[in-house]
Amino acid sequence: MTRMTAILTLLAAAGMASAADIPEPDLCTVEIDALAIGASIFVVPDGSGTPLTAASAPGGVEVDATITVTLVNPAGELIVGYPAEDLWLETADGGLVACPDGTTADAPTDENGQTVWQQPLHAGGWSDAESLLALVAGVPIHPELPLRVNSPDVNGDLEVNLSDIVPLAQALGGYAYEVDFNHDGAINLSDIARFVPAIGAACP
Ligand SMILES: [Ca+2]
Ligand SMILES: [Ca+2]
Repeated sequence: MTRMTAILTLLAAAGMASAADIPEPDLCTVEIDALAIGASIFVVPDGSGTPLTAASAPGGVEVDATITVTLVNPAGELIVGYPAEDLWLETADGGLVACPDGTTADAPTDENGQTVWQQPLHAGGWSDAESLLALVAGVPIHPELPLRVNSPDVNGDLEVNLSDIVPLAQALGGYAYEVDFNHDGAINLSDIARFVPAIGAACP
């Protein structure tokens, strides 16, 4: 039993939570489709980025990178109705910067103990470490997901403005993953076309 589970079990004993509803992170699972391995998710602080269902595989081809988690309690039983606010995404290197509740799951867990991330995230920053983490109550569910994230908010201050244009301008004709917004392996007009509509975007 993990320390956190032990604490939650004590809370449950005190009537503050139901033991049946406490996830055991080591038993929970997280997965993506094999086709989505290495895909890039384009995020904007105001949520105008692409949904995970329309992520970009290496080469720029659209791919469904839906993330699915299944929550189970220490007894191995499915947890139904677990709140979406306690399920969120981070990157292991901290490169993904989220707005408040900007990377939470789309819905509470369903009758199969499952929920997904499909809607666009509200976030900025970038990470090409392919180490996206789904967390339950702040504890990572393994394994890390081989997904990358980039954003017109290149510097991760959760506003898209002139300061974010600099790295894009510098990479034109060369390459930098953080500004390859369509993940096609080149920095050109197609990336500028994704940047321009996001100028001025901030968290909701
Ligand atoms: Ca910025
Ligand atoms: Ca590109």
